[in-house]
Amino acid sequence: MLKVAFSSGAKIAACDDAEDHSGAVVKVVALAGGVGGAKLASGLQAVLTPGELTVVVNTADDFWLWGLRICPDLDTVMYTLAGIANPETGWGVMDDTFFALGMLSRYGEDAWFRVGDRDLATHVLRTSLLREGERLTQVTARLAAALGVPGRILPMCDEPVSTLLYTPAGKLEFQEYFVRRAQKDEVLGVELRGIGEARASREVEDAISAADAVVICPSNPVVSIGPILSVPGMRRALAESGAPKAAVSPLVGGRALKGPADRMMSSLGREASALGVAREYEGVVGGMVVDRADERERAGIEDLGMEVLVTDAVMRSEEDRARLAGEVLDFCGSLGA
Ligand code: FO1
Repeated sequence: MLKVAFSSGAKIAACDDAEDHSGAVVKVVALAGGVGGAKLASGLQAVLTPGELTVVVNTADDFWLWGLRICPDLDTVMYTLAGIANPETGWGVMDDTFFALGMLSRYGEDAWFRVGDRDLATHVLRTSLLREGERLTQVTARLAAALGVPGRILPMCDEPVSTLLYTPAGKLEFQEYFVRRAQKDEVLGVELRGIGEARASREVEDAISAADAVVICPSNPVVSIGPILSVPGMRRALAESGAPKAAVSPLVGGRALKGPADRMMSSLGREASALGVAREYEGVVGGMVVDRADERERAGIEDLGMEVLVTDAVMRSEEDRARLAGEVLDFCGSLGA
């Protein structure tokens, strides 16, 4: 497996033997949404040394349920990096039980959002700490540390932001669309409520300015990475960072591996392809990583002024995650800022 090490300036060098670079520190920032993003983040965690990885996570799909603040993407990344994510769904906690949800159903509540008993503890404590005045950044750091996550997980901002989707059935809250209505509605527009009042936190800005490489994980470009890039101050922080930046396409052969990214891009009038994803990140990244199935997209992406790495981008195993992460970091090392 590749071990990534810092060489000089804003360069990342890959070598086979970590010992050659003992003491060298590489600072990598990954931008991620839910399940797909968490997989690559865990690959990055596997090839980096503890403390070298910071994951900036989408919080625009956060919402309130039964008085609790639920942060699905933060929790998906946190559980994955802690090694306790449910391997079947990618979200929620492994081997969780649903007694609390069953009781809520018995009280007549509609249990459409499947919160497990262990997962519930996260929401209870998070909500309590937020009510005591802690910022989401601090709460997340505390939860992740308690679960033994070696890297840093940062919410994209501390202010509440909500994704609203315009559909033929009307304006829908994100989880209403995603979970309750099983993503069946056509998405005609996206609104990020509260984004104007949000700002990239000091921690996010510092992490990006200190980064040796920035990786956009294979998450939905519209509703996962889109909100992160829309946080005021985020694009400026990325543009001012001298780090090389690469994005991994979440579309393979024009299809999303998970979730509605392909349908959403089409219904919003964008091209559902690796090239379409590259267009979303024009001006942000210098390189795109696409699957072998998308080799034919190479020329179009290069025409946007980006370098292209074609590889096996589908992560079926832990080994795939680490291999892809190593390749993406090597690729970053070959890119200029
Ligand atoms: N996704 C579902 O499809 N159904 C669920 O019942 C569900 C519950 C859930 C509970 C906690 C959590 O952290 C995530 C959960 N998710 C569920 C996933 C989540 O809604 C989506 O993956 C993201 O919001 C999209 O990135």
